[in-house]
Amino acid sequence: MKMILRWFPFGDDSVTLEQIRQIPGVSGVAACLPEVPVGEVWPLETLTGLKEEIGGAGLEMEVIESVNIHEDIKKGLPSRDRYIENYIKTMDNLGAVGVKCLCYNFMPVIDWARSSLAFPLEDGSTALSYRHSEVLEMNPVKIAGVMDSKAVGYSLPGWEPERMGAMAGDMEFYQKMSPDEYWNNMKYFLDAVIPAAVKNDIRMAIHPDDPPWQLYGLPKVIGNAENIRRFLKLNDSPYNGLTLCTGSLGASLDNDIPAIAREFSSAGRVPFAHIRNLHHHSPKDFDESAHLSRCGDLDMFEVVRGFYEGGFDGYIRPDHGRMIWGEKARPGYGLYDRALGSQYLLGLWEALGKLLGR
Ligand SMILES: [Mn+2]
Repeated sequence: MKMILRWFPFGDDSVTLEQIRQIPGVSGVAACLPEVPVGEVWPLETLTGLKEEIGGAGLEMEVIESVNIHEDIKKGLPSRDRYIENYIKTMDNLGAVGVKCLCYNFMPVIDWARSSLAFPLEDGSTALSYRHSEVLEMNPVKIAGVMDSKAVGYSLPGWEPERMGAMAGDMEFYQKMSPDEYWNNMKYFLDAVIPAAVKNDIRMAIHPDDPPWQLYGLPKVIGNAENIRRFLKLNDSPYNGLTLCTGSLGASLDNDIPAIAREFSSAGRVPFAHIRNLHHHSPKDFDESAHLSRCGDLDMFEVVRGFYEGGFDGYIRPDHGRMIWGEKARPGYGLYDRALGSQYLLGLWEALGKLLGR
């Protein structure tokens, strides 16, 4: 297991590589190239430079989060073949700089949704929060405004401005698409890219839907164990895997997260884990809490034990954190609370190792 942190290059992050290097036990970052338009090839020279910058700070760049998928691929349009070709060229370039794991998602139009990016918690910290009725009241274009205006000057992954223009038309398009059609488009993509993953030794890791229930009539696909099983069967290669995000899946109280972590780690299909905790006010209303078990609804010891006993050998990152100690940073991605989370998770991992042995 390797503990990493998500990091945004080219000055688009308040957190520096030097700070991350000083968090005990953190060996690398999940990096990205947000300035490349979705559907275009990630240039090898830029990736080489980025790897040198990260390596120069004493950290590894073995995980990329995310290479976004062009909407034409999700829609199954004839133009998808060109975008898939570009995706494969990007994978070849990532392989050339030693990337081992590629996180992506296949969610239509909206990557993730919250009603607030700075909801005040009792202890004076703020966190991302979700209130179902508020999210339903906002149409996606309005929600885009919320996501954009509260991001304190940093880009929000998944809410890139270029995506917003086409949003209304895209929403319309998906209303007519059946879930099976959407699954077929996913299989088409997987069957095309998995051979490139095998060739480059890059484990593909799809991120679950966030939240894991339907919104605005859009097809939602990866939200529970049954859907994950169906997804992994679409292409049986061990390179077709999952980013097991405990916060996304854990938003649904029907999901048994320790059991999910154990089942899919045992199957060897979890190259990447996002671990965070949630505090529910009702089945569809929650705040993102501190990582500690007692702060939320997930039993983190049991969650981490599920990974450990399942033989998990991938990358873990403490997912979003709260904003604490007056920090000004991209919502969810401050330094302090994620650093605390990483130490807690490493502590659980060490204890499990000593108790259970490996
Ligand atoms: Mn996540």
